[in-house]
Amino acid sequence: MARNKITPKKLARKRARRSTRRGDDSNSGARPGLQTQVTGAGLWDVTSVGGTATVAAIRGQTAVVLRDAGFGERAVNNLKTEDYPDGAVPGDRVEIEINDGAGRIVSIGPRRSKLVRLRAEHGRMALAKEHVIAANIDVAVIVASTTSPPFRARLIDRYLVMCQYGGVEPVICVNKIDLQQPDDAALAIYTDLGVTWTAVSAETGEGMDRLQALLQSKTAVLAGHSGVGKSSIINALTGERSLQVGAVGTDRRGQHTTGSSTMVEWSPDSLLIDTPGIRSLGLWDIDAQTLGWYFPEFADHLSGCRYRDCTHDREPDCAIRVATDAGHIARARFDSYLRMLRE
Ligand SMILES: Nc1nc2c(ncn2[C@@H]2O[C@H](COP(=O)(O)OP(=O)(O)O)[C@@H](O)[C@H]2O)c(=O)[nH]1
Ligand SMILES: [Mg+2]
Ligand SMILES: [Zn+2]
Repeated sequence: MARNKITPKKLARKRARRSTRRGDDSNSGARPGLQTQVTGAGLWDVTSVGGTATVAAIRGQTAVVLRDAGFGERAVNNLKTEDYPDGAVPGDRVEIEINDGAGRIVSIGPRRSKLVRLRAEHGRMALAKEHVIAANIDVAVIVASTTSPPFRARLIDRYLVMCQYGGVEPVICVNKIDLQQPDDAALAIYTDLGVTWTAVSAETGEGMDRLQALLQSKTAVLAGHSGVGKSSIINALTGERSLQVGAVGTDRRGQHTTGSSTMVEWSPDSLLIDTPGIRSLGLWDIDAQTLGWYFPEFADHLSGCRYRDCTHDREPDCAIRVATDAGHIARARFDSYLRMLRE
């Protein structure tokens, strides 16, 4: 079991230390380990009936929630409903109720944005369901690395479709510039699309101030292939070695916890959600006729296709292919589109 694994208890202790440092906690003299035994600013009052909170992490049937207007944190029972069959996810705004010290989520608020991936049902992709990774996020940081693992623009394009789909603003972050220079030509395509990109090294700290400025006062989710440095970036931003680096998460029984995300608060209104173990990124519920809608640069040309349900593949008189041949749409983006279409 890794030493750096983040647990609800560690999170609570960390927060207690932090609020103590800021000097805004009435328990500033209390030992961190004792903080659950006293009531005061930022702590949960077990006699209260409940209130609103934000989900920070999911551990099995339990949701770790952060109470509003404070750094109090506790585990409560998750809630599954028809609208939310997987229950609350990190970033969800929830109503909680506490009875005799035991908490549970009683309702999940509407999601203004979400990042989703595909999850096969009974091993069959044809029955795949939407799996929400995080909700109510302002920014999705699409993390790629210059090398190890190699830079893959096609994966970035897939995440960009998910951002379009979920209503999340994307920021591309190319990590490991201490090992290799970023591919400026590949990245220029995203500049043309109006997508912000930034190059960093979580290792040396280069470029981290710009990334920090982009994420300040926002709820951001970090997504990307495993090994690109998501946890390292979060640790560099928060200045604490709080997340497991270089390994997939494991639960108490040593099983891989793929798909479980964890929220870290690095300033009172700045939240980061780490997403471990996302290996495949399927395109849930996007059919051949609508996939093109999630490529913003196609929009101006779509009306020019002869067929209204044109998939821009082999149909005659396709305006998207004409625009690509003319250089108005980047060839690499059109290739990404075709690859997703033909899955
Ligand atoms: N050279 C270099 N290595 C890095 C950098 N960022 C992360 N790494 C290493 O890449 C590996 C994967 O990092 P990790 O943060 O666990 O990636 P994650 O799977 O995306 O969370 C670890 O061995 C890190 O030490 C960087 O900027 N430069
Ligand atoms: Mg990680
Ligand atoms: Zn077409």
